[in-house]
Amino acid sequence: MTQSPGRYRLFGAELSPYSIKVRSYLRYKGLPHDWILRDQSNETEFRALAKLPLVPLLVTPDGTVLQDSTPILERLEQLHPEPSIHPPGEVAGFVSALLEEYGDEWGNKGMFHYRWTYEPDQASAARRIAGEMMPGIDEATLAQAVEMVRGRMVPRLSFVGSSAATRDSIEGSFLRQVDILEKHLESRPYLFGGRPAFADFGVYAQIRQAATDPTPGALLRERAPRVLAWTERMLSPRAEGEFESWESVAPTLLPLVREEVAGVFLPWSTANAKALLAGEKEFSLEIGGRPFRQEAQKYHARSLDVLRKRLAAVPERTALDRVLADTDCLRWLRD
Ligand SMILES: N[C@@H](CCC(=O)N[C@@H](CS)C(=O)NCC(=O)O)C(=O)O
Repeated sequence: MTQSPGRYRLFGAELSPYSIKVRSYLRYKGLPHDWILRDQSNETEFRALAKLPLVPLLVTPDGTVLQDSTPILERLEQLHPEPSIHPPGEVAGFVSALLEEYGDEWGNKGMFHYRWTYEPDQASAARRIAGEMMPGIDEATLAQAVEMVRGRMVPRLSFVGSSAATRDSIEGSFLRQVDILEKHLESRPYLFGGRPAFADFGVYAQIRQAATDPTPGALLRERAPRVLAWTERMLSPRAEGEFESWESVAPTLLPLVREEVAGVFLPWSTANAKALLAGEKEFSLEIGGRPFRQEAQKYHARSLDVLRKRLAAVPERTALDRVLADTDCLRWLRD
């Protein structure tokens, strides 16, 4: 397929959190784009373009191919800085980036765990994925494809550390995140006020996927109507006002930074990075008093490093360091 002049082409999937994250960004910025569902019909083209067989994959109007949602957003933000997704001030700007990373790296666990652990969730997601990959196929072939998808995805639970032993930690974290956000979103449409920030894109994408699955979807409908409405708003976000001041968002946003980012995500990510340095294949730590064990993964270590470099590059850090120390994040980000 040839590229229309001036248009982006985004290869993605409806059930891919990172794909809908990039699509929301393109929509927010009003960047003309084609959303191309990755299916059988574009397999050859996709393979020729992709360095890694992963969506999202973005082709820019000049033909540059980009993969990996966080660098994609950062690159696009350089090219199209207005309206900025970075709330002003070094504290809000860094906390927003920290939460974006938390959503991508840790928030993914809850989504993936619910989707591929429980039978109704497996069946629902596998059917939607197979139907999207092979549009128009007959019922018998679809049924086979559903089993193929399920058979491919369920064993991947171990890559995200999901098992019977870690179920309570992962589900507890998902519910804590949602409850904190429910309170925070009581009086604002987006995490940092009247318009979406970097954090919104990362955090919403995972919860949005969970909202479409039977088990976490029911939990969200029951206990977090505002979170649910926010995930819907984030599908096509609009600036409804200015960013709020840091002082105004902090009281209800800091619990997320303290309890989830410092309480769970950073200890886990640091343990992963340490295991890789030591050449270990697996790592374990205690989360909420329970053992959490998983395979060490290079990707997470690289993104922790990027986060530390982002912090090191902040020119005036007095107020930011105070917030990071008060929330117990700083010691993990210094290592
Ligand atoms: N860090 C990457 C993650 C991309 C990723 O994991 N994509 C998944 C879908 S959400 C994928 O394409 N998986 C390929 C497969 O399942 O075969 C990003 O942010 O874009």
